[in-house]
Amino acid sequence: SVEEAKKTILNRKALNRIDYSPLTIQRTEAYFGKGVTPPQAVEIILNSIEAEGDAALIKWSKLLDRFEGDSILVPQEKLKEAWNNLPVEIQKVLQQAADRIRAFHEKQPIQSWISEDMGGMLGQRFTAIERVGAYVPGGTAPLPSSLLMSVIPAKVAGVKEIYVATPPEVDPSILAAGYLCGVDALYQVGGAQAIAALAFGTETVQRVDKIVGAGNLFVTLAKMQLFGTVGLDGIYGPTETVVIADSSANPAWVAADLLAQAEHDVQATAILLTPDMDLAREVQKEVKEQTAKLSRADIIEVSIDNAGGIVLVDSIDQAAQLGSDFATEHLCLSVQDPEALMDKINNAGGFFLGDHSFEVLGDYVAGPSHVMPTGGSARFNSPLNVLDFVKLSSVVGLEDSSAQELGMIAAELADLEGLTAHAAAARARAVQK
Ligand code: HSO
Ligand code: ZN
Repeated sequence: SVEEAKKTILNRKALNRIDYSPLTIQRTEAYFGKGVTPPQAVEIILNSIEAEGDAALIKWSKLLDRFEGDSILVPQEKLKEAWNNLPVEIQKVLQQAADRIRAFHEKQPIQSWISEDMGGMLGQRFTAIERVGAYVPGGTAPLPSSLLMSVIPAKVAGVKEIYVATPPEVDPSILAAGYLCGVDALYQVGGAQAIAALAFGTETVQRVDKIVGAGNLFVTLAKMQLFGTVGLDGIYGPTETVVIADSSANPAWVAADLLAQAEHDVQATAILLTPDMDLAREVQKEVKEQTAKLSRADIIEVSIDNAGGIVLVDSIDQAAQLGSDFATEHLCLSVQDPEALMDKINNAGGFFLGDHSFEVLGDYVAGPSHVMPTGGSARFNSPLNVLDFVKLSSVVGLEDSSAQELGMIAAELADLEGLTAHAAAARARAVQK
């Protein structure tokens, strides 16, 4: 019901709330000792990697990820080999996706500016971050697309060195995507240990200035604990899609889009908001029929049961309001006038306008990065984009005459703050002539 949905949306716990499943707690205790919580375990991992570098990195990888090798650096030849071993058709689609992601991000205006009408040169200068680490999650499906979606915007921004970390065993498709994007190194390491290694650097792993990308609970906790130590993009939770549909929508397509999202993992959210009872019924029927034919039906059933659903709303406007309050990662508008509806909605990681802009296209080839804000963080965060890989510097280049004039103002303010050295520095300029 709408009331229930509203309650769920309003009760949505703190952003990207972290729930520890009994299994997580059990697993953490098994490795780290009775009573050790996941954040405490992450702190142990971070501290040991900061202190011991590679030795600790390998130790945790062996223990937590059953890593069997002795170096976590994957030789560049392996990336090339993985690419060469791909069927030509697969090479082609990866290349096509990469081209569109690049073309999209090249359109993003990133403009340094200098103005001369404020008493000299004043402005803001963009420079690329020098070294970036991109985390590519492991999990039940390898996501080479996530590598493209993180690395290409960084390349477009002009980042000189890009390093990728991804859990072992690395799927060849991820190695190949790394080759295609020309990453500087690919490390077969996951979890908190990967984030720690990129943040602190080890003998093998290059220390980076910023880490981007989504990951599991341990990756997320590590990012939270490293806030301030290294640049970070955002905190990502399970993926979400909200579809707002009216009677013009195609129920089979709506169902297919919901199921696509639901198959990611058991915590994925897929919700339909519609004022049309007939559509709701048909989508419900389609969901059942289509699920039965899908290879990940087991995951889909759990995620739909956990956080999925069809909500019958009073009107499309009410759906828009709920959708905006939910601040979902993906907001799909399968309605007659999607543009007009978008204008009424403030919060969403990405808008997908109309039946032909389905979310799966956004996952792979539309152009924008699919690394997007979840858990309500679309209220203040953006999808990964070129701005994530640059920083601004202020530029102040004043002329003598304005320095004199402004110096008097600065001196007075310094007096107000009782900072006499500041006042003296300002007055020294003013009496120069
Ligand atoms: N929908 C996911 C991204 C993805 N889907 C990658 C398929 N591969 C989160 O936005
Ligand atoms: Zn997806």
